[in-house]
Amino acid sequence: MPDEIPQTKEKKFLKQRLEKLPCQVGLHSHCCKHCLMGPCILTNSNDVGVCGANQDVIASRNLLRFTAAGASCHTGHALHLMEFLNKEFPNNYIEKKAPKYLIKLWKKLGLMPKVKFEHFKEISEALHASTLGTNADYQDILSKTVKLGIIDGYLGLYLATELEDKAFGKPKIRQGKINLGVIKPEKVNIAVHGHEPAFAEALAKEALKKENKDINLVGVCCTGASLLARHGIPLASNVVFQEEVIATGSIDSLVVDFQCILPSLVDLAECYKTTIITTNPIAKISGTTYLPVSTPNDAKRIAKQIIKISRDNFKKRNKDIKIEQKEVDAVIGFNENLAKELSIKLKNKEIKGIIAVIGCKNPRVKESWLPIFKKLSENYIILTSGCMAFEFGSAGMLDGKRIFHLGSCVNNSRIAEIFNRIAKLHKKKITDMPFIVSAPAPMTEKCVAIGFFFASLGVDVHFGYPMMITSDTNMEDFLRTVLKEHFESRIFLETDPEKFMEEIK
Ligand code: SF4
Ligand code: MSK
Repeated sequence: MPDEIPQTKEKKFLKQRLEKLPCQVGLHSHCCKHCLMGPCILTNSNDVGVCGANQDVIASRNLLRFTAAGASCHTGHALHLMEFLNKEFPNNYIEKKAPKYLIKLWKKLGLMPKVKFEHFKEISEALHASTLGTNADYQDILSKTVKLGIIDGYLGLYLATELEDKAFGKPKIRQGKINLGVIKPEKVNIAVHGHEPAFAEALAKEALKKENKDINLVGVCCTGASLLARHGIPLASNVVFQEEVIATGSIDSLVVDFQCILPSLVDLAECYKTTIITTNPIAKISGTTYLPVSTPNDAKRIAKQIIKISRDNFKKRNKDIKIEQKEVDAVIGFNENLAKELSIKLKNKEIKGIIAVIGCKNPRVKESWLPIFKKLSENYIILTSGCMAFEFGSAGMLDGKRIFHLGSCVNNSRIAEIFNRIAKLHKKKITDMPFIVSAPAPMTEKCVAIGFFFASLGVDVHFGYPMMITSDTNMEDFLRTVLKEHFESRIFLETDPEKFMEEIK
């Protein structure tokens, strides 16, 4: 047991910290601190900020910044991989990947992103447009948000997935193990956590050598989902249970890259004698060991170093620990080649359609969504990724028959590509196919950016938690109706699982 479990007011576990309710004004995105005349809090529908901005302008600007941050994560992920792998940025990438009819539409609407690093300018322009006294047309602001969705999808998700597949291999279908039970107290446990698997790949290569049989490498979040999909490395947790991973008292080192790493881990690690190692200059965390990795040679050297640190920690820790949660079997490793099989099922009317259940697991969402998706899987195929895929996995639902694991968050490009290929096989537009995306428990900016990407492809996108839009606002109306006009898609909020099921049944 640890010397002292962090139970002081500030250092409770995530579950307890959630007892503090979210700010209701913030939940509706009706507050602004984009200048020092504010912060402005607009509680009534006809309130305006000191500068005169109304609720729609403020909420749309917040959404634009939120999406820009999400797009910067995924494009930054791809850029980091390019630098690590010493690759050139590809020319005309969106033109090569996106359906021709969509490129034509995006050009007509002025939404075709500039590529080859100018797309980072689009992200910075989103910050510019949303400053005090710049853009005050909420519909125009929202169309810029759609553009960021396109950037996120192609120059983030697609590009990162392609680079990873080329460097580390495409996932193959196999049996995997999921849940905290994959941590083995009697072994030297190293956990990898974050999103960008370049270093985790090098660590996996080292850990799987026969002289390292004492090492048990496990994954957390999307770096974990990525190793699970490519190599069958067990996945211990998604974003929500990351503290529990350390609190098993059996993790000797936790190695992180970037994104979704809770700062709370540092205090816990101190209590449980776990070494946290940060590896990327963009995600330094005070109180941890920083071992920067920027080349494959660094990765090889530091992987060996981490194994040594972990073995030293193992000697000092208690091995007589019981982990209650059992490991759960899951069929994993699907990729975009699934398109043909699913297309046949659709043609033969064996299924009504495809539901992509993607994104985070926001612990604020109390509703139970898995039973609804289980019911829907009787008539629909479910494709899943990221933290929601872990939820299906730990419930024993990843059967590889009706529910398919497609990998990490950036691997949502595989889902988009499956939609694209099936539509092509059916000689239809994506929007004319029975596809829907659901993010029942969105949490991060990245999840919202992914939602806008799918909407730009013509797919309806459901959110199960107010991602800055709440019912009965002009924003909500825009996302439901104006997207429909141009993209034949909508982004909609539904927090009630039963009503969602009724809506798509
Ligand atoms: Fe208030 Fe306008 Fe400044 Fe925002 S930009 S803080 S609404 S005055
Ligand atoms: S880890 S982005 S909470 S899915 Fe990709 Fe999970 Fe969302 Fe982070």
